[in-house]
Amino acid sequence: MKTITILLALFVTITLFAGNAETEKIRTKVIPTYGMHCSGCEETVTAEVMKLEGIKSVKADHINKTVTVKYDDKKVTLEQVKAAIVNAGYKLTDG
Ligand SMILES: [Cu+2]
Repeated sequence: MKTITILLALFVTITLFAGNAETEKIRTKVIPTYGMHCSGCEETVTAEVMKLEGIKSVKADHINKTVTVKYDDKKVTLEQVKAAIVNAGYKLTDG
């Protein structure tokens, strides 16, 4: 009986985890970013944003002055991504 209870608890836990994985909400945002001048800058921004949890991909583009980020809305907010860009030494507004 004890074994069955443990197995049942395990089953419920696994089911809940699988459920959580399905409810992740992936968003893609293009964030205007100023101050990047070369591919080195792109790498700096990318590395900083990638440190955050829930980031699926980052594409920094110094020509178009954008950072395109794909992230899980349940784990990280757009504000956190923007803060990471600023933290890396770049700006969100032109000026
Ligand atoms: Cu640079």
